[in-house]
Amino acid sequence: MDYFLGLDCSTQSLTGMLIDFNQKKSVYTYSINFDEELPQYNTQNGVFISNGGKIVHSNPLMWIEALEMLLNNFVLANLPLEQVKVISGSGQQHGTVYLNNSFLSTLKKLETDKTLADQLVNVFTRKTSPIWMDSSTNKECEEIRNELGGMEATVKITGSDALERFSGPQIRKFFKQNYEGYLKTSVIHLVSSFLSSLLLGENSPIDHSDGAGMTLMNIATKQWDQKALDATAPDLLQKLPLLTSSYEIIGKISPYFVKKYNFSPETLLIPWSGDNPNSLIGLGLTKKGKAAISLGTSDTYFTYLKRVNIDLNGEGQVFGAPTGDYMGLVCYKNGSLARENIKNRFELSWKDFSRILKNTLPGNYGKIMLPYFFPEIVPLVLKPKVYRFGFDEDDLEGNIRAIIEAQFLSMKLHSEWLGEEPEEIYATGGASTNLEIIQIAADIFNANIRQYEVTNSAALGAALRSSKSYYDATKNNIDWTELVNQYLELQKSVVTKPNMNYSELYNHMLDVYKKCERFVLKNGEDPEPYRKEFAKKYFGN
Ligand code: XUL
Repeated sequence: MDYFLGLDCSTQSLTGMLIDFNQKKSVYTYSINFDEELPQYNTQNGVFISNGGKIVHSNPLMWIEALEMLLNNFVLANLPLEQVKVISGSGQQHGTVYLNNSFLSTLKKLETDKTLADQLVNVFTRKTSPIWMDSSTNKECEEIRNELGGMEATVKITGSDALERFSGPQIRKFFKQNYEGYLKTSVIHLVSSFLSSLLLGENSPIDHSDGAGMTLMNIATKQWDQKALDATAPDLLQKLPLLTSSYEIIGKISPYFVKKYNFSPETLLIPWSGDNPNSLIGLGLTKKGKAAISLGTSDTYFTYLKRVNIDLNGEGQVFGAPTGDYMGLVCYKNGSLARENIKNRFELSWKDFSRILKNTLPGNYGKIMLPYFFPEIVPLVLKPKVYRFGFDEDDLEGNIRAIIEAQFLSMKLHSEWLGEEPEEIYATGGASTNLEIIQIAADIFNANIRQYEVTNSAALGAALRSSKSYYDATKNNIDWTELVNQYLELQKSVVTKPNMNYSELYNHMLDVYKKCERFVLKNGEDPEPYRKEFAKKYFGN
């Protein structure tokens, strides 16, 4: 059997998926929810939020405990771990883990009669890790961007502007606020490379995909960029792991996991990557012309790119793709937690929520929301505030339809720089199983939306990447598209078609939405006359 294991450490949970590539199916999937199964860490939705939503951290020790809980579950489920050929994983992107010089020596002498968490408790120089939801580094972004010669220059060098959630600004903030702590730090990992290091028993390299989300890697050469390092913190190069391709075999599994969980000592490892790059593979986006939306804690829209295609507005990002090419991405912080906020405010179940979406009209009588429940990434909003045009916060139906329409109108608007108008979009993530939400996405994008039955595309992507490296090493090189198609063509999926009757309405609404955004964020002209004209045209009110 060709078994491959994909792990996914996301914001709220850690998931493991074992696939059998011969049979082209996932054999077992299990998730550890951080809040529910590790309540001693006191996280809410997997994170700690402070400073009015600006500072968002998580606890790396919690991820370590979750990893062992997951592996114990695998053992109880009698999974054939000794037959797993290659393991890889996926991490929420951009989060940073700060470690002292005992990290490496501890990894090399792990004892199996103790837990990983007990043995690693003293290896951190920063107890908690800033993650992608953190937006407290506005000042540091500005400093780095200025050093690099402004926004355009920063985008050209690194593929993205210096952004609040990115690792470089997080590192700079730590260096400025806790110089002692910075000096004591011997290595700084991403969530992905940190967890990869545990399995490897050594400092794992960072892969080119996740490395691109740091404002530290040169997007063209895929090397650490000395100018960006200097703009961030002193002597940073010495504290960063090496960079490598996402498909490189980096070694064999550490003896700790062999002894304790019965993996074969021959189990190979490839680097972990970010959740979006993994999903790119898990959804089969290995060539041009396909796009995906991922509806999770963050909502993202991404496409495969053959070449670097940068967004000079600084809103979109370009990362490496695990294939060795590139991917373009737009990311929203107001994803599932914003949807939940509205659902909970009206004390509804998801079933009620869907029913209301089904029974309300596209265009929402011209009611438009700018849904910044949390600080937003795209467009940049540092102070959360929800703006409503043509309705108020007590309008139950209006609010429910408005938040979903706003999320996809914004996604359509801010992904224009990618220059793709895909005929089919792949949907993944928890909310992608909600057909009423997906119908609105299909209508707004005027595209078919395909969802696979397996919604954890990040864990699947990590497992598929593992299979690719294995077959490349042991058989003939197999083409990426051929490999993912072999697997994905056998998976069940459903397609939601757009209702053509609404394409003109949504194009018009997009224009009004844009005006609302410009009015609030850029002192643009009053959108009310346009909004009223829209409402009159389609609803006669
Ligand atoms: C992508 C991003 C988020 C996180 C969520 O740039 O910040 O999608 O990766 O896990």
